[in-house]
This record gives sequence, structure tokens and C-alpha cells, in this order.
Amino acid sequence: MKLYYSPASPYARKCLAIAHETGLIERIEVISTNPFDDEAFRKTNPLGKVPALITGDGPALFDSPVICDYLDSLHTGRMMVPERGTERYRVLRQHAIAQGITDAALLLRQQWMRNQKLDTPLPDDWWHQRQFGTVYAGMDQLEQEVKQLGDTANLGTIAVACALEYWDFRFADHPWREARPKLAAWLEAFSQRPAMQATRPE
Ligand SMILES: N[C@@H](CCC(=O)N[C@@H](CS)C(=O)NCC(=O)O)C(=O)O
Repeated sequence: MKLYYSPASPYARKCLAIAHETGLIERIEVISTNPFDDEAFRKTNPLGKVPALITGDGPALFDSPVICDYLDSLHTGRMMVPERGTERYRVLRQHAIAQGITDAALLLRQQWMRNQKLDTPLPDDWWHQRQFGTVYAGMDQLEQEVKQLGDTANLGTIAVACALEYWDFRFADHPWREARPKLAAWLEAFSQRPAMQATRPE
């Protein structure tokens, strides 16, 4: 399999961490691409976004939840999304919160890139406040539910850790830990996992 990724992408990192946790990483060749500067990549993913996975069996898969679902179908170990019941929806809900934080952070990042080109600072307007509000409200919710995260690696916990560390990576000047000490402690412990260490962007 070939995974198109960019080292800083939290969505791609989530797929790679899942591949590490499920023992599939050896079967994946990673191909680094800058989606913002690679029109040819649209032949693989017409949406121009990483990650995208070439499985060798049909067209490329894209959107990180689809890739993670595919990877989960390939191994015989513990499922990264429990098959049914309360556990399943707890994990999927955690993933949804993480994906929402990540989506808002990416919107802010892309707006920052645009403003860099225009040589203007990030404005403090309604739209920007809305995205920051989404990130912080998502983190607040996770702080309240931190006991439910637990110490098991699954799609939810991996996505949460990737979202929080992406925020650290790109928005270090907007710290979040002081107001959310339980979530900070959870991340400190979870980020020691080899799968998280092996995929951390530099
Ligand atoms: N919903 C997608 C989001 C993927 C995404 O937005 N990836 C970013 C990199 S972190 C990207 O490739 N952006 C390029 C673009 O938006 O044109 C997923 O979960 O995989």
C-alpha cells in the first residue's frame, strides 16, 4: 500500500498511528507530498487532500476516516473502532470531536497561510473567533470527558492526541493546557506511546 501524506498533516498522522498500532505499518510505503503545491496529486485524490491511500485493489481511498476504516479491516487484532454497542459510539464521538477541532485548526492555518502571502496578520474577526471558539469548546468538552478517553489506543484516542499535538505544533502561541489540566495530563501519558512518538511532526 502507498500512503500519500505530508509530515505535518494531523489527518495523515492519525492513519499512520493506526497503522503502527495495528501492526500494518510495514506494509505501507509513505509518499510525502505538499497538497497545496502538487496539481498532479489530484489524479490520486481529485479533492487534492492528504491522506490518500493506494491499496492496490481499486481506486485510491481518501478521507482519513475511510482510510482508518480500511486499515481496521486488514488486521486480526483489537479493532480500532469497536464493532458495536456503547463503546463503538463513544469512540466515534471522540473521533468526531477531534475531527472538528482539527478541521477548525486547519481552517485557521490555511487562513494564516493566505495572510502570509498577503503580508497581513490574522484578523480578529467573527470568522476567526468562530474557529478558535470551536477548537476551545472541543477541548473543554474533552476535559470534561477525560475519564472516558482512558489509556487504550483506538480511533478516538489517537484522533484526539493528533488534534491536540497539531494545535501545539501550529498554534504554540495559543496555549490550552492551563485551563484543561486533566486533558493535558492525559495527552502527556498517551503521547508516550510508540505509535505517537514514531509519527510526531518535527
Ligand atoms: N476530511 C479530510 C481532511 C484532509 C485535509 O484537509 N488535509 C489537508 C492537509 S492537513 C490538505 O490536504 N489540504 C489541502 C487542501 O485543502 O487543499 C480527512 O479527514 O482526511
